[in-house]
Amino acid sequence: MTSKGVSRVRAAVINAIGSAFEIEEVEIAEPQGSEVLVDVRAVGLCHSDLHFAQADVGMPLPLVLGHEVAGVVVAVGEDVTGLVPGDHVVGSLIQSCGTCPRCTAGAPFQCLNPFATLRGPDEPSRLTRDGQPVFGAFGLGGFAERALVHENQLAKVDTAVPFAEASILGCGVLTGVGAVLNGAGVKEGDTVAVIGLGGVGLNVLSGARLAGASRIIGVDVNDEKLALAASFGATDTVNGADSDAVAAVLELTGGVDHAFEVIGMKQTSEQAIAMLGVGGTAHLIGIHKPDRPIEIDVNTLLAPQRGIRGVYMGSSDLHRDVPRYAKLFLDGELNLSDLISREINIDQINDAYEELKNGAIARSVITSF
Ligand code: PAD
Ligand code: ZN
Ligand code: ZN
Repeated sequence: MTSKGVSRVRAAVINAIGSAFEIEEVEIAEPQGSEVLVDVRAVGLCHSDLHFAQADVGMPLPLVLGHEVAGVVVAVGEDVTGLVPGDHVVGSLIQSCGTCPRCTAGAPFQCLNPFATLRGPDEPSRLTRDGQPVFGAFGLGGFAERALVHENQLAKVDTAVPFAEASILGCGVLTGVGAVLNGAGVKEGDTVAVIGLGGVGLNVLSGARLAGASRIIGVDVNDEKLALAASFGATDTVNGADSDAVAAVLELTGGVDHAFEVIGMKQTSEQAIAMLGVGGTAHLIGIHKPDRPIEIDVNTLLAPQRGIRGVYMGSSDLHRDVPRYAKLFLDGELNLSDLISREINIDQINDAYEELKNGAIARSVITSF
């Protein structure tokens, strides 16, 4: 690996949808224009990457996933204005052009021209293998020693935040805390239920605590996750495998103001709607397998005035929210360290994803290659 010119880096490559990650060498180009070359020091194993590795959502192959990235800037393109070599950065899959009406109105998560952060179809690929294009998912391609990323997808982060904790800021924290503080508008005293306490759901608990929710109920089927919940702000826990989660939440609260589904299952999405009180809203975060619609009896929404909404990346503004959450962490107000179940080498990625599927761990983070 060299720091100038094309580098060869180790990466976890998906060669066929449904197959395992294969650790291979790929070539990564020099930064041009608004691109930044990042030395990846930590990349988290978010469940979304497993969805995209296993379900065909139209991403070109071969594919390098990985979108929870923290690292150090090694080189910048000639148009980069906000970052210099040596900066510590957090990457996000929120692709924003910076100039469309949504971006200029402060909603980069609704950018109308998200592909502006990628190279055009006629330009050479950022990643190649034996000269052939390799697709870096969402303009990040974080499961690699280095990543070449548009500066709009990177936020500078305080060097006091360790890389593993910083990596989780890029998706789990932006999505989970942001869903509560930016998206849902949870008010002081509101009641909240969170179904699914993985790397994202635990952050929804944190968001609810920061918002001043009066009752925060964590629901999972894994006792280890339920044991973690209190350190993220849960006031009550429910094991959905042992009991009827809806009945338990209704008994505790009479129906919650906000229910967050953070798994991506039909059954739990329907539970989130069924456990709402009058005027309550279900916030659906989990990504569902394709073609698995949920069923709603609309009449159950009308008189109780219940709402349902989809949440994407916590309605986050990366450049506002990453420094904000980093400061909360450094001030001892946001628990990031308990999210990191273990730090692994990239060679362990398949085993670590197997463990994530079993629900036993919050986050594995790759910190060596
Ligand atoms: P994870 O695998 O770390 O967590 C899932 C949790 O759900 C685990 O703790 C499981 O034990 C628990 N669980 C499984 N089945 C049940 C059940 N029946 N009842 C209660 N709990 C159960 O995943 P994650 O936290 O990395 O991601 C969660 C989802 O959020 C996943 O679908 C991911 O793709 C999605 C996501 N969405 C966005 C977005 O912007 N919408 C962003 C990031 C992640
Ligand atoms: Zn993610
Ligand atoms: Zn835009």
